[in-house]
Amino acid sequence: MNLTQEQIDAYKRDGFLVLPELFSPSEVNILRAETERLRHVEADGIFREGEDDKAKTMFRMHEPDGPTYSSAYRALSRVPRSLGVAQQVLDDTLLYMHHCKVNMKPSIEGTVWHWHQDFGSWHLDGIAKPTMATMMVMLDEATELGGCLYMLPGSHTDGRFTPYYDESTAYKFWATPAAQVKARMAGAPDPVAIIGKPGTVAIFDCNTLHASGHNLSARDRWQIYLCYNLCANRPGDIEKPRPDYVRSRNWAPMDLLEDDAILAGERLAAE
Ligand SMILES: O=C(O)CCC(=O)C(=O)O
Repeated sequence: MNLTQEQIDAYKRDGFLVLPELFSPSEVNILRAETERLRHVEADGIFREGEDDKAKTMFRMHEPDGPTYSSAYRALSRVPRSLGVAQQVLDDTLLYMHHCKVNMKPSIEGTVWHWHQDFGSWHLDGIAKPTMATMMVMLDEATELGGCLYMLPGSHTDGRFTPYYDESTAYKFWATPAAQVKARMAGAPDPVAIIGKPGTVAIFDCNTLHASGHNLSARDRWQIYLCYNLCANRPGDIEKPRPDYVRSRNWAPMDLLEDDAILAGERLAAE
């Protein structure tokens, strides 16, 4: 899949690009079924919250050597519509995946993700340069009521703000201080709600400020995040590295698969 020059320019200018319904309903159904299957597995890299004890965040579905593996997720991470698009926006063919996760923001209970840059924490993983991009794939319709993502256009151009460790939410992570977010917002275009039908994708720069709100709707909101980095920019050695499911040690370049790989895997399994 080839992005147009306008799409590449928009990505560079805004720090994100939305591609509506890039994955088909059949592909989304396969990924949803795999997500439902895997959320019952007991493994590191699966985080449960709330009274029902169901998985709310799950990592590393793309690597064959772990308990959360799914061939459909591996295919998702390597087809031209994902890996190929990441190669174009990052202008390099040699990419690996820093991590792959799915956030299942539950109806009514699923809470806010404060404004942050992904490179806020990834730099602390030992990664020197912000040559990284995340592709978010909607497995549900994303709505404002349901706690969709918001992106602050152009915010990637200022580089990385020093993050603080936010412990106010169940998942605890490196967020951007409110004063810097407010200063960055002043005079900038309004944040953009990343809404769309299932299968819609947003690819965004690792320094783009983004956040999401509470899920006030009656439906859970599932979204996959595929985080690509240049092989040439793999993390350096650090003390106490985070686990493999969130800071991959597989730095081999990823190969492109055929674009129908998600559906072909399902056909093969049915034979
Ligand atoms: O899933 C969400 O609502 C936000 C997730 C996010 O921003 C992240 O994982 O960096």
